[in-house]
Parts: sequence; structure tokens; C-alpha cells
Amino acid sequence: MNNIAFIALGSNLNSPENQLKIAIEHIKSNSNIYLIKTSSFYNTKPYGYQKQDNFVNAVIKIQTNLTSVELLKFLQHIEQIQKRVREIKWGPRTIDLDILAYNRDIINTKELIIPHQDYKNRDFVLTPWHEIDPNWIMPCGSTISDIRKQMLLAKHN
Ligand code: ROI
Repeated sequence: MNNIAFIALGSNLNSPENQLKIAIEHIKSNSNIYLIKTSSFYNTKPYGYQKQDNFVNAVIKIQTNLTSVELLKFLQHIEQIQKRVREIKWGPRTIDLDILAYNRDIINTKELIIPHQDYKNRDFVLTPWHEIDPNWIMPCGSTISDIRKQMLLAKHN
């Protein structure tokens, strides 16, 4: 298991905390994945489309021998099991599982963009990530801690 990945979890439907716990159990049950660390669960205001319930968000760090695409397929499978309905863009969701980073890889294909396109603007991603691995270095050369500081500064301008 020589790849490190970070995954963001988010839910604001059907007992969000439970949805996150179920997803984490699924992830742990995959013999090709070792769960290194789980952040606290954060209650967060909706980012983007705001007329919806608060979210529960977390970030996990895993070790895996799945490729980034295999990992994506597996996470999509979990989303389907938990009956995520892809209706309104930026609308409520039972579970959202995003690959934030996969090693220091930069991936830009139709199905997968890594690092996540908008993570640098998202407090609900950077704060739990910072909790579990503030010194992780992104492909841009900055640490999660630096990127989070920038995001917080921009928010208060
Ligand atoms: N807002 C928060 N706070 N947490 C999320 O997980 C989340 N996910 C989304 C959008 C709708 C962009 N907003 C979010 O997909």
C-alpha cells in the first residue's frame, strides 16, 4: 500500500453524521485500503447554494494500493449504495466523497481532477484536513496549513 490519499466526506441529508460513519465503515472494509486518520466531524454552513441544511464534513487520510481511478470508482460505488441522488447541482446530498489529493499527483482527465478544483476556497475541507495533517505538501509546494491561512485571510477581507 504505497499511495497516500485524502478524501473529503460531506452530507446534509438523512442523519448526516450517520451517513459519514457508514461511508467510513465501507472504506475500512476494503482490504486495499488502510485508514490512517479520521478528522473530527464538523458542522458547517452550506457553501455555494445556501438555502439548504448545514452539512457535516470530515476528511480522512488513507493508504491504498488502488489507483486513483480505482479509488474513484470505489467511492462512487459507496455513494450509490447510500443512494446519493444527483439532482440539483450544489443541492442537498446524502453523501459526497471527493478525492482531495492522491500522493502528489496532478490528474486532469474527464472523470477525475486531482487536486480537487476548489479545495483552496473551502473552509469545510481545509479545517478538517489541517486537523489531521497540517504539514502535508501539495503539488503547488504549499502545505495545507499555508493554504488554510490564505483561505482564512481571504474570507475576512
Ligand atoms: N457546503 C458545505 N458546508 N459542505 C459540503 O460538503 C458541501 N458540498 C457541496 C456544496 C453544495 C458545494 N456545498 C457544501 O457540494
